[in-house]
Amino acid sequence: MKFHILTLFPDMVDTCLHASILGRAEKGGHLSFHSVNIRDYTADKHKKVDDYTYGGGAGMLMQAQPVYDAWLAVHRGAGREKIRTVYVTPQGRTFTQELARELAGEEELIFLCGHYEGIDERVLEEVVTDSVSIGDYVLTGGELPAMVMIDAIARLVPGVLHNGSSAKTESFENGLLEYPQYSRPFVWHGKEVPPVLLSGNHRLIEEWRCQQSLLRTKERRPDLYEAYTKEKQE
Ligand code: 9D3
Repeated sequence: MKFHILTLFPDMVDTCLHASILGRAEKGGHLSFHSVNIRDYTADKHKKVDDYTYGGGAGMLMQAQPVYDAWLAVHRGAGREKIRTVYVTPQGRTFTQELARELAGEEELIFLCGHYEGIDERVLEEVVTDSVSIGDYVLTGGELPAMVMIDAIARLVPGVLHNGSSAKTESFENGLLEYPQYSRPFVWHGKEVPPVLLSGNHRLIEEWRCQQSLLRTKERRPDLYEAYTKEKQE
């Protein structure tokens, strides 16, 4: 799967994506990342990409021209009809595991990261297919949210995680939080590992883990618990 990231801070994106598990997956040929510096596409002789907003108000706006030309360059290079283009914006719908799964089904994605006070509305109308936020808190730009979304999507691509089962059995995939886990030693700071885990009885262990998952979800995420019990009733 191929990711294009349109940004004014390509270094920030490159450092992040070429490291760790995603970097390894790129070497393995499962993923590829292309950051595009929007500034490289400005027609302005001083490399300017922003200007004041019509109607007044504080701050600068990213202009339509460099954003559009950067986007067009990605499309021309791809030879594909239309690549889904995600605008990372506090005004978007909230990113979820469900949307991550949906986007992981695409061959190629473009992420558009805003900075300053935003981007000229006219170019957004022409290129954006999905406006997405990562939650209700204020950040300084769209790069970190784009990294969060790409991380969540990329790990769903077959071959990226070595442990095939781990993407499936964890939190949110079954709608519950995970049960507590323990490793050696048996006693640490006077606390023993729950004895059932040493019983060797796999049915009992499974039952205990399921109970713990439910208990934990009820206490920590009553919203998820509610949704889970409702679903089970149907
Ligand atoms: C000072 C401008 N703000 C007026 C309330 C609007 C604003 C624009 C851009 C606030 C923050 C940002 C930078 N954030 C993002 O680009 C962003 C974001 C976020 O801040 N929180 C959660 N998800 C996202 S996705 C992109």
